[in-house]
Amino acid sequence: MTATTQSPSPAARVAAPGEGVSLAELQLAARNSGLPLEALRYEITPLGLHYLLTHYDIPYVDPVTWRLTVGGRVERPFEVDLPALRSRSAVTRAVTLECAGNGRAALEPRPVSQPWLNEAVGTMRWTGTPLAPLLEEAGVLDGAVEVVFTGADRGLERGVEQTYARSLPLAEALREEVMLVWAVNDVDLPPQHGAPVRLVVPGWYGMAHVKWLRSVELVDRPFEGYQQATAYRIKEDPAERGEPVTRIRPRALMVPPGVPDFMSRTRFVDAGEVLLAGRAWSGQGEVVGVDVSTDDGATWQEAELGPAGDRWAWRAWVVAWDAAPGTHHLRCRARDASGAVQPLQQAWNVQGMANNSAQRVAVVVR
Ligand SMILES: Nc1nc2c(c(=O)[nH]1)N[C@H]1C(S)=C(S)[C@@H](COP(=O)(O)O)O[C@H]1N2
Ligand SMILES: [Mo]
Repeated sequence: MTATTQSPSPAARVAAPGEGVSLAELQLAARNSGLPLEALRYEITPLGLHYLLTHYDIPYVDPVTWRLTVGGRVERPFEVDLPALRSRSAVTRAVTLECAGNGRAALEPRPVSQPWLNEAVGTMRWTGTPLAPLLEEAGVLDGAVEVVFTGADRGLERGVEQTYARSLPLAEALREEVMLVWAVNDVDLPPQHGAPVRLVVPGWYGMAHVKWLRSVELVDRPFEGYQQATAYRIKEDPAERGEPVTRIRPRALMVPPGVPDFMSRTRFVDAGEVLLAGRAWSGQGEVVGVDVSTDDGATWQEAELGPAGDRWAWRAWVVAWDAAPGTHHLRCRARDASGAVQPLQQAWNVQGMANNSAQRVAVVVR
């Protein structure tokens, strides 16, 4: 059986003990590339090194005929074309995006889906216009509780045909930093990141940042679309409804030290002082500390944080390590202002969502 002839799977599945990643998962992984972790060196991720996650196909959207509709429970529904949207007041913000499935592939048992290790993250400079004034111009009617954002991409998921759509509670949608974006890192939004216009919801996991945006609709009851009510839920039993995935939990990652072995990617480092550096972020509260262990979590040292930049962007950290010959397991973990700290052991859920257990990096010191 090849990946391409598999029939749609009716339900989320976890891999059997020892079951490897399948061709179907490889097919997803080859499309949905991750950030090469050495690119954590860049404060702003160069376009092309940022991770990608697209459920179905990248749709072809003609920017000339593209329109955004704003409607539903509003006084004055309207349409806007690209030149009109781009002529509105613009803001640029560095924002860290992370896929809610980041870390999934290391879970046991492994939820069968896009097999991310730790690399589904990036920070780019997104340019667009705040959403709130558009909603105010439309005139939100009493009784509106959520805003539904629908993209242009269609596909089937576990047998359910759909257009990608996600909602936000009205109060979240009205936050000043939520924006409709047409440029990234000073160039027009490329197709893979949602051209011509996408939503950016700073602080939320990636699924909320709807690409190829077509419509914004105010609704008077909670949205029950597939990506809201079925996917992106934290549950231990597939039969549960589960809790929705929302804000990004704290995470720190390190630039892999030294040089890698080609196949295993085990790191090789020369003995002596090694500067360990990385980035840390959280959508729940500002990062207040990063702790690093060079003895697999037995002892911890506080890293020095770089300057605080944009609130919704990751923060640099660095710590010196006197590396002695032998094999070592390095770990790092972030703490945020909400009091959350990354767990050392993973808490498991069926879809492998929001698992932010501390990174572990094997290093051979010579
Ligand atoms: N229309 C649409 N928007 C989407 C998706 C999608 O498949 N279709 N994937 C979401 C998910 S799960 C993530 S993690 C982010 C990834 O954004 P990026 O590919 O620009 O990094 O886009 C989100 N927006
Ligand atoms: Mo995602």
